[in-house]
Amino acid sequence: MISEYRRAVLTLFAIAAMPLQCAGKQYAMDAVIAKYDRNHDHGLDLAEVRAAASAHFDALNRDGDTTLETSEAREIVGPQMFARADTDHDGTLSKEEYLALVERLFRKTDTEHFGRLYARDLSGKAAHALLKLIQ
Ligand SMILES: [Ca+2]
Ligand SMILES: [Ca+2]
Repeated sequence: MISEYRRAVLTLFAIAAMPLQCAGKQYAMDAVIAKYDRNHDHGLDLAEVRAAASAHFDALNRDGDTTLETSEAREIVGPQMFARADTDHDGTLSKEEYLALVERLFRKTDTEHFGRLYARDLSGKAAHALLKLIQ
């Protein structure tokens, strides 16, 4: 008889052995959804995405001031996106500017206009950019 533990381990091995291109990506996106899906509806609404983004902003803001300098944002936004998001042109991203960018990318990613992102939505350029801003 197989114990629950062994069954869990075997399941994990089975998942790990799935071809990356078919199951791995979907699985990874399911995990992203699950991580931030506070009301457990298997999708991420704007409030959940903003909460995740806000926490990520704080983590990136290593010097603890109120903005992200280019050095702090380098790994998550390119210079063009940074410049477009910096709407007051002070050379840094405030949290408001950051969340406005997040919202813009959320709307772009939400192609079905459900107001909610599902794992299947999390591919493509806007989704890729958005994911970098929240985790
Ligand atoms: Ca900063
Ligand atoms: Ca700014």
